[in-house]
Formats: sequence, C-alpha cells, structure tokens
Amino acid sequence: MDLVAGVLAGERLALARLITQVENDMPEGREALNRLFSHTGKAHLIGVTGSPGTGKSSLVNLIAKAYRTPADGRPPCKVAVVAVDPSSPFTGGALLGDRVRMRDLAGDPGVFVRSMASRGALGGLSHSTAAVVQVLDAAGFDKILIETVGAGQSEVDIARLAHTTLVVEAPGLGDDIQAIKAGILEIADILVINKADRPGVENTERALRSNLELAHPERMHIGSCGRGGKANQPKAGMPEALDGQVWVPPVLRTIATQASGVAELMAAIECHLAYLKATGEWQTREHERLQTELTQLLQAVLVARWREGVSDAELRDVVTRLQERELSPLKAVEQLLDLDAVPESY
Ligand SMILES: Nc1nc2c(ncn2[C@@H]2O[C@H](COP(=O)(O)OP(=O)(O)O)[C@@H](O)[C@H]2O)c(=O)[nH]1
Ligand SMILES: [Mg+2]
Repeated sequence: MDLVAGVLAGERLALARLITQVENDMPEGREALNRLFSHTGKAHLIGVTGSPGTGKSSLVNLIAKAYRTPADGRPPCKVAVVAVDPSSPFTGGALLGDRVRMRDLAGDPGVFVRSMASRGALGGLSHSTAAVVQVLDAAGFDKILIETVGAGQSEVDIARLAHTTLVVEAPGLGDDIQAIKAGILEIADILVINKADRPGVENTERALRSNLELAHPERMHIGSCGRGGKANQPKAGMPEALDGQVWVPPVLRTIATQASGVAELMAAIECHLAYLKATGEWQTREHERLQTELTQLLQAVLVARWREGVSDAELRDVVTRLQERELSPLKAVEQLLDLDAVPESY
C-alpha cells in the first residue's frame, strides 16, 4: 500500500502507519515527508503547554469538541491531537489517562488522536513532533492541537512550532507562580487559568498578570480582543487587538470539568488566528520557523557528513590532546576540518 497516497486520501490506517514510520525516523518515513511537504502549511497549529495536572488534556478535549460542533453554523473543522509526554517514557499512567479523557472524541472520523512518549533522546523530541505534525497537516487536518508538559527547552521548542500557544496554569498547583519560567510566559499567546473552581484563583490571576507585565512591559497598555467581555465577538475586537500591531496575551479562566469558559477560549484562539493572518505575522512566523528548521537540519547533516570521513581513532586522539591541554578546542576544530582558521562568523 502506498501510505502517502493513503494519507492524502484521508485513510486513517495509512495515517497511523505512516506516523509510526516518521516517529521512528525510518527511511520510508523520510521519503514520505519529502513527498508530503508540498501539501503542508495549511493547518492552524495550536500548542497547549503547562505543568502536569493543570488540565491540559481536559481542555484539549473540549477545544477539539468545540471545533467539531461549531455554534455559529460553520462546517466543523477536522481536528488532530498530538499529546507529547516526555515524563512518561513508557505508555503508562499519563498517556492512559489522556486516552480516558479523550474518550468523547473516539469514533469521530473527523478527529485523530496520537500520543507520543519520549524515546530517550530529548533533543529528538521536538524534531519528531514537528515531523508528525507535518504528516497531519498534509492529511488535511484544519486544527492540530499539540499538548506538551511545560518544562525545559524541548517543550519551548515544541511550543514555537505552534502558531497559537496556550499556557495553562491552575490555582494551588505548586502555587509558586514565581517559578513560572519567563520563557514559558514569553511564548504564551493566550494564558488560561484552569480549575477556576479552586480556591486561590484570584491570587493566581494577579501573579500571572504581574509576571506577564514583566515579560511584556511595553504591551500592557494595549487592549486585546480576548479580554473585557469582547471575547465573544472576535471580529468586533480585532481593531483593538491590532492597535499598534501587537498581540496582548489575554488571561482567561476556565473550569474544564464543567466546560465553563470554553466559548471565550475558542473566541480568543480564533481571534489570535485572525490577528496572525491580518498582520502578516503568520507569514513571519512561518518564515522564521522554516529558517530555524533548515539551519538545524544543515548543522546535523554537515556534522554527520564530516563524521563519516573521520576515524574513531583520529577523533579519540584529538580529544586526548584536548584533555592533556596540548590543544585548545578551537585549534582542534581547525585541525579536524583542515582549516587555517575557523570563520569569524561561526
Ligand atoms: N476541579 C477541577 N478539576 C479539573 C479541572 N480540569 C481538569 N481537572 C482534573 O484535573 C486532573 C488533571 O487533568 P488533565 O487534563 O489530565 O491535566 P494535564 O496533566 O494538564 O493534561 C483530572 O483529574 C481532571 O479531571 C477543573 O477545571 N477543575
Ligand atoms: Mg495531559
């Protein structure tokens, strides 16, 4: 069976099999990605990140359902969910729990859910997630939700993959909001305080807003369509959001277990998409993302190609000379690459 043709024709079995090949970086998977690439670039990628237990999977479930049953009579979107959990290297508790929470979506042909566990090498996680997302994009999913645990560079990288990133917080959960990484706040397009039924929600919101102000001091005076009751009218809110051409991350409250706050959240997500499209920011992000991907790929391939031409013994010898301080690292590179000097711009 030609899996690529199957994926383009919307066959789920072909999709599941091809994703496995891509996830495992198999030669067939690489070849398929080459063929599928021209079909990508259409999906809206939505990242959902935050600490474990904040309710990301519950929210993803609600968002997916909302896209399947739009209230305003628009046709339903095709939705894919990619749940990445590097903390569970085996498909154990966390992923099983996700499957239970995603149960409502099972059986809907317009929804595809895939869990990815880390395969050891953390560096490879964002790479394989990006590749899986490409396959889903080519398969014609309109919305791709990517759930990641918000900790560490790898998750930040995955969030950068997304067009719209939701950072999910919850009151009382390791309530040390100071510990929210500045990096995480900087990647947030929408801040969600879930579990708003829990005590301490005001404190969490206050702490979040002041942290946000530190992260985006120049932006705080500008209105946004996700706020101030305008959330139900993203289009009406647009001019405000576009004031000064900057996006102010709205802070929203939800109670996932009661499906409360979902309409406002959906409006904010769609408003952000409209903002990206209207300002040209969509193209800018796409350009940056592809440039980063190309650079990383070039680095990896250049090193791999160079490594094929050098013997283990030669490399070992150079490292030994480094260890004995006979060589500096830069001199070692010059020697290994047979250069008079490393380029100034390296
Ligand atoms: N009280 C309350 N519990 C919630 C809410 N949202 C999710 N939960 C519960 O919190 C737990 C963790 O949710 P989950 O979606 O798996 O969080 P994740 O680890 O961030 O994906 C589950 O038992 C949910 O039922 C909420 O808004 N309020
Ligand atoms: Mg989860």
